[in-house]
Amino acid sequence: MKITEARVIVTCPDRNFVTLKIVTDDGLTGVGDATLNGRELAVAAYLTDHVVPLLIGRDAARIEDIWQYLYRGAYWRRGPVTMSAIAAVDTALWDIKGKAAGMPVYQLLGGRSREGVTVYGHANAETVDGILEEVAHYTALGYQAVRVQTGVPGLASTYGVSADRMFYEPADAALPTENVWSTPRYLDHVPGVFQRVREEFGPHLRLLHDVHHRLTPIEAARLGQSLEPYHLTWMEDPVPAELQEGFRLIRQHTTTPIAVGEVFNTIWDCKRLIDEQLIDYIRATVVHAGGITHLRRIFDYAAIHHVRSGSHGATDLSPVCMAAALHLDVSIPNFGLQEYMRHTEATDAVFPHTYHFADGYLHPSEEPGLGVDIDEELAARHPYRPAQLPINRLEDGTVHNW
Ligand code: KDG
Ligand code: MG
Repeated sequence: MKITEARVIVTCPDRNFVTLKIVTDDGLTGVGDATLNGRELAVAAYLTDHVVPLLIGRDAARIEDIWQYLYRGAYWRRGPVTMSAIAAVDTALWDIKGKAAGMPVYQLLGGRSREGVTVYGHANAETVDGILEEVAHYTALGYQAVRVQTGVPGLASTYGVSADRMFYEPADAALPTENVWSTPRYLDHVPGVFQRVREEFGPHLRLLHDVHHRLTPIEAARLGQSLEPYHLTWMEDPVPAELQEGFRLIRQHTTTPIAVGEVFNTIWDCKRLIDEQLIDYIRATVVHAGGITHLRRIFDYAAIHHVRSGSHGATDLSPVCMAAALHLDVSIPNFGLQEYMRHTEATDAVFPHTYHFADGYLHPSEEPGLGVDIDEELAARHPYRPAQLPINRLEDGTVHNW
């Protein structure tokens, strides 16, 4: 089962995606997602120039060995570009192994640990009334968990809220748009929104909120305390996570559970957070954290510290990443929740897949491999469009975290 070809495909069916397709001499193919929102071409070049030439002639069955070869072999370890490239290779090789075995990938990971993968949707609106409508929309679709993002009075735009609610896409311009942020306005407004949502929907709906890295530890502690009466499933990315020790302070002050990890690339980014049980959910993804092989290592490490998974599943991860995530989600013992932002019709058409949503759960494909592919002819009709993520400034003009 030798690798004969590896193609890097960049396409923009409503947003940019980078996909790696590996072909073997016995005619099997596998796909991996390599999308890094706003920095797509850096990963495409890394794959094309530095990884694909190393793959040709290698045994596609040796997933762990190829992972180690690419990780240790680069000498310059870690980082989102390197790890997304390694992830794409790893994911494609698991796809090939599943096809060779005639089994869905989750069977190779130990088989099912649950019947379905509980997902959360996004209720985004400027006003509280808008949010109540959006939450009702998701509960009507069968969702048991909803992330709530609200506009903040006095701020022109806020993370997570857009006109196109179902298909929110933050990378909205060739050069970054600029948002204005005020922590005091935000901290004053958010608890009242959750009070209204709880009053309206009762105690059982699982509610989540993404702070998107904007607070300091003591501000996050205040937010966590003020949200305690509304029993959130998690408060996400309360502070930037470069300083893992910073989470101790939040933890000392609040019982609101904490989820972190969408910008993490390796187990080293979350080791202390997990060791010291400073978080409750680890949100790393297949694509940005080194593929199925490395993400499973992170989840296994988390499992022995009572930390559950909560994988990132925004629309800037392609259906290839989602397909792979679901095989992990359904098999690991410590699954928590899976984010599920729906892709647009154009994206779904370029990435035909057989995972499906029913009654609040996503179900992984039962086909051999991952159960997802890329239609390369259709992909070619959607050429790359430069698009970057916004930046954030405080009201006095200081650059802040977006
Ligand atoms: O590209 C950035 C997005 O993936 C991110 O803003 C989405 O925070 C996010 C989430 O939780 O979905
Ligand atoms: Mg997030």
